[in-house]
Amino acid sequence: MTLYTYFRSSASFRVRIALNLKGIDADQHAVSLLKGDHRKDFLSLNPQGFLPAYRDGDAVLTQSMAIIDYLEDCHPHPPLYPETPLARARVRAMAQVIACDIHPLNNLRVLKYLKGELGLDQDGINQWYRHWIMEGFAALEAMVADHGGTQYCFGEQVSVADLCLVPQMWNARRFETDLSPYPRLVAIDAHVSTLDAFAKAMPEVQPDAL
Ligand SMILES: N[C@@H](CCC(=O)N[C@@H](CS)C(=O)NCC(=O)O)C(=O)O
Repeated sequence: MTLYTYFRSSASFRVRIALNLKGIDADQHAVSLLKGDHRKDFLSLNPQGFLPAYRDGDAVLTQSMAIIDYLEDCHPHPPLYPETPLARARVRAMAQVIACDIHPLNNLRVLKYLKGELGLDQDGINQWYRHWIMEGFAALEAMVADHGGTQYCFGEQVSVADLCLVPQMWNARRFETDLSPYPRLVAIDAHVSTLDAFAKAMPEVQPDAL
């Protein structure tokens, strides 16, 4: 198995956490977003030119959430979703606030478009970036208040929602986002980041970290 990854890619970060939790020893193949390597040979693996991609034998999978669900299907223990359909839907909703509604707006290609085609300066880009995080986190904070614990986004077990939260918090800090309105998210991030599977997936400890 091979994970095509970049240390600062938060979608890759999600999959690294899942692999660690499941105890799957995949090789890491770094593809540099900084050097634009995702727009070169890598396109033959993922025509979207997005990281991560995951190779299992002859099969190459793309889209972090699809990869995580594949890992969950092939290696059900420990589970990344709770048991009941209702609880699973709640976890998916939390994960999708990040994976579908925050992260795509802050993707590298979007930021490049804002800078290149639309001529936004770095302050404007940073403001854009933080705006979408804060809007999404406000909703997620409320969802966690309804369904989360103090240690995890949902109930008392790690779930896909936590796998999405921690990388998004890392990005939020990188762009100096004010996290004080989200005390629950900050507490959950602090707790799960101490778990080995999360700590080993942090960008700064990846072999390709700059
Ligand atoms: N929905 C995709 C998003 C993947 C994605 O946006 N990856 C980023 C890195 S976190 C990327 O490769 N961006 C390249 C670009 O925007 O050009 C997933 O979850 O895998």
